[in-house]
Amino acid sequence: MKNRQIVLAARPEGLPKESDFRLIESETPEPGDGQLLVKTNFLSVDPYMRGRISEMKSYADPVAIGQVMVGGTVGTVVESKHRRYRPGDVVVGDWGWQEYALSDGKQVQRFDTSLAPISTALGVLGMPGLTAYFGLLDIGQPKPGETVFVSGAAGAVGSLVGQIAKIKGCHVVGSAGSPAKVDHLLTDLGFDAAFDYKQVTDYAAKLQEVCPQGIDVYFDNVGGALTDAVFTQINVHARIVVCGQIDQYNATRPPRGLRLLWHLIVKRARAEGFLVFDYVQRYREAQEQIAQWLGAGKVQYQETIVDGLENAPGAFIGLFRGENLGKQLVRVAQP
Ligand code: NAP
Ligand code: FER
Repeated sequence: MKNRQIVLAARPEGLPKESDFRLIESETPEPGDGQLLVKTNFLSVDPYMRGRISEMKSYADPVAIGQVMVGGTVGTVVESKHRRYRPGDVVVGDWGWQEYALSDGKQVQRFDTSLAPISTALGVLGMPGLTAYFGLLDIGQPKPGETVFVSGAAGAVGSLVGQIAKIKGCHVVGSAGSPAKVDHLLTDLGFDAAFDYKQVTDYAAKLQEVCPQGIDVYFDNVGGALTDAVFTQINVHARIVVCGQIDQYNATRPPRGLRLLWHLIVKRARAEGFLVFDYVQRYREAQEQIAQWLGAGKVQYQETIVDGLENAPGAFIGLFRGENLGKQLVRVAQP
């Protein structure tokens, strides 16, 4: 049986290109004692992968040229010589951009298929959902009546941040990159205000208009000029949750440094970065809460799904063009 895999072919410069990736065929491995063979149903493409394919070393070594692309996956056990798994079990892990993977059962979680469709294991009930939950509630600490502004609001993380902030009784404002996304935030997700950042030149004036009481919590997915403008609009004791800086992920020169920290002094405000992985001990608590909100109809989620392993590079590159509404996924094989 053949396996198909996508490997890194070249280190991208700037925005990644399709030719930075290559599809290869190999033999599907046979599970040995204590191993299971998993068939990938969905793989996740995420902004953080841009960092993993650059030279820079971070929490993990960079993906090597010729190595299978890393990333979150959900799939079905097809063969098992592991005592805890049976064929048909749905499991979540990090086996990357390939049709089949061997696992020793470590760093694999079973997915409870009674909760929601299995794709949600990579979205609202997975890493992005947990990021929204802990970033907003733990770092942002929103109080009823406060104004929460979230950038990248129509994406996987941002869309849940806004909805949780509404549940917490906040005035919720978001920015996103198209009129259709703005309409979705206002009509479907219950945002109080939203704007298309691609059609705004004076961000500070726009923020003043949509956040007339100032900004108490800024959930930053984007960085750049929009974030500069937020610094001028924060309230006393504001919390800036530094979640992502996608505006800079493809930069070929280092960005200009922070120069607006004066506002943190005047407003006795806090800007704090965080990584979702630090909350692993509390994932279950968050997943139970999000699943309960989903069941009660208090939050909804969107997914943008492309079919076929070969389309994973294009889906990944599309994140930087804003082609996704909600969570971007690649369906490798029907569940
Ligand atoms: P996402 O928002 O679903 O997808 C990325 C979105 O970013 C695109 O849809 C696009 O939407 C927007 N975008 C792309 N380039 C942009 C630019 N130059 N300026 C403004 N917006 C741009 O992705 P996600 O998975 O939910 O991640 C959102 C952010 O959270 C990312 O920055 C990611 O790195 C970060 N993150 C952090 C953690 C953590 O632990 N700290 C964990 C997960 C994710 P538009 O159409 O609106 O431009
Ligand atoms: C992300 C951005 C950055 C993310 C993780 C990181 C899981 C971590 C970077 C590092 O440790 O270098 O979106 O998502």
